[in-house]
Parts: sequence; structure tokens; C-alpha cells
Amino acid sequence: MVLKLYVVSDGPPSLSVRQALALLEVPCQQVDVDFGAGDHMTDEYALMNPQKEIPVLDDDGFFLSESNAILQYICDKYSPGTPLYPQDPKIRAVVNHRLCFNLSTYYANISAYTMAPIFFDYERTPLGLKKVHIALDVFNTYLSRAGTTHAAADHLTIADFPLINSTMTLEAIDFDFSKYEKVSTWYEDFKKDYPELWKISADAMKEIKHFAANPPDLTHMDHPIHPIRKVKNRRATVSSSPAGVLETYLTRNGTTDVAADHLTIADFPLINSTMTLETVDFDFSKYKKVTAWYEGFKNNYPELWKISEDDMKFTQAYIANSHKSL
Ligand SMILES: N[C@@H](CCC(=O)N[C@@H](CS)C(=O)NCC(=O)O)C(=O)O
Repeated sequence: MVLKLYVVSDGPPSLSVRQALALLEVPCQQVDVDFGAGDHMTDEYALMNPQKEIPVLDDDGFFLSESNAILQYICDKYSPGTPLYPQDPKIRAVVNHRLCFNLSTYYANISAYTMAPIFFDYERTPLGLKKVHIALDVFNTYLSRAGTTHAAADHLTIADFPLINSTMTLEAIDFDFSKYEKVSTWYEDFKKDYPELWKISADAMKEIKHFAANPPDLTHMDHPIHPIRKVKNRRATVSSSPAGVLETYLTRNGTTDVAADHLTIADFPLINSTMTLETVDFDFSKYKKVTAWYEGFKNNYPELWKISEDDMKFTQAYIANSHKSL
């Protein structure tokens, strides 16, 4: 029976196994697990993997989870002697070391900072950032000390895949790690030297970038560990009725400005309140009088409007950045 691999399309551990299978040309049926739908948290899935994590390999009823164990098993069973998982005890030990280092430290620290806040209700904290730098610094040190072109040897091994995919999640959130020169060179070399393998990571990176910009709504999920982020609907929280009331006042008064046929101090706070609607792109054009008065203010008092406009631009930039860093 053909191998089956349960994967999540943007999950670094799944990507690493897919890369090994692709390189070794091991036929395998990929089964996409819908993470958002919680497919991996069902009792049925727990029969394959009680950790309820993705990936899982199904080799004719032999179920194996933990991507490192899957990588080792694929090489041993389907390509014994492959340089991807060297037989020499010392080289193999270094490969195993790098796999453990990734699982315990590198991926653990990095994914808590890159991935977890995209999908769940976690903040990116200074402590989290410190841990990312520690992970990068340690890996950089390993690469410098060993002086190898790849993570564990002077050729590609299964240790490269998980470390590449952890690093890829940093690129996905535009995290600049260029000061870790050895890591940077090794990462860029992988892209150049193994374009087919890199494509597997690159496609996932696009998905992660998309989710970083549009955090998924997982409010339906009852996760045993991760806190679920409440979805903020900025538009829905903006009440339209105050604009409707102002529309009524302007209609009833029949004045060009809010309190008279000329500018008064009453216009300033009302302009600035209305400006906050424009700040979040709230469409209030159906309030014709409000719109005419608001646009009239901009045209008639450009110097005064500039004070409001500067504040609006500042807030918009702030919203855009906080959204980006989710
Ligand atoms: N140690 C595992 C980690 C696997 C893992 O964390 N997978 C994520 C998807 S990328 C997962 O299944 N998370 C379960 C969850 O958050 O509910 C491995 O390397 O296989």
C-alpha cells in the first residue's frame, strides 16, 4: 500500500517531510488536514496520533508522528545508505543533534514568535524576541564552529529541512536575521542550490504571509491549549447613529456649518470625530449633509484640516503596523 502522509499546507514540520519524500522520490499520498476546521483534534485523528499534531505518516497501518522520527524512518526504510541520513556514527549524531536542536530550541523559540501570534491570541513580546535571537545566535555558532556548508555536514541532510522551514517563518514575517551571517548564507544557498525543494517552503511562506495579513477566524475552535483570538470587526463596532444625528441637525438648521453659517468652535470637535470615521474607512457618504459639511471644511480651511489630517495619517499608519505585526 502506498504511503500516506497527513499534512497541513503551511506547517513547517509537514514541509520538511514532504521535502525528504520529494528528494528521495518515495511515492506518497498526501492527505491535507484542515487545521482551521480542527480536523486534527478529533477522536479519529487521535487514534493515529494521540498528540493531535500534524504530520502523521501511515505506512500500511504503521502510524508514525513527530516529523524528525518520520524523516529518519523514511531514509532508513526507503533509501538505506542515503547521504541524507549518513551511516557514519559521528555524522549521523550531528544530524540527530541538529534535529533535536531544531525541535527543542530553534523551532520552539521561533514558531512561538512567528506562527503562534498569527493563529492564536498571543502577543509578540520582548522575551519572545530575545528567545528568537538566542536561537539564531546558537545556530549561527554551530554553523561557524562546524564550518560546514550545510546544517550538519558538507552536503544536504535531513537536518537542513526543519531548520530551513523554521527560518522560513522568520522571512514570512519580514524578520531581518541578516546579522546572523552563517545562517543567512546557508539559508540563501539552500534557495539557490535546491530550487525544487525551496519551492515547497516558498509556497507555504506565501500562505503564512497571507494569514499574517489576514488573521484567520478560529473562534469556532475549542483548542485545549491555545487561546483563541476574538475577531475584531472594526466596521461593525463603529456606530452609524451619531452621524445620523448630526445629519438631522444639519438638515434642520439648514446652516453651512454645524452651528451657524460660518465656522464656530463647534465645528472642530465634530470634524475630528468625523475624521476618526474616515480613519477606519467607514463609509458615511449616505449622510449627505455631513459629507458636504466635512468635505467643505477640508476645502475651505486647508490649514486647519491639515492638523486633523496629520493625526488621521498617524493613526492609519499605526493600525496598518499593528495589523502587520499580528
Ligand atoms: N513535534 C511535532 C510538532 C508538530 C506540530 O506542532 N504541528 C502543528 C502544525 S504545524 C500542529 O499540529 N499543531 C497542533 C495544534 O496547534 O493544534 C513535529 O515535529 O512533528
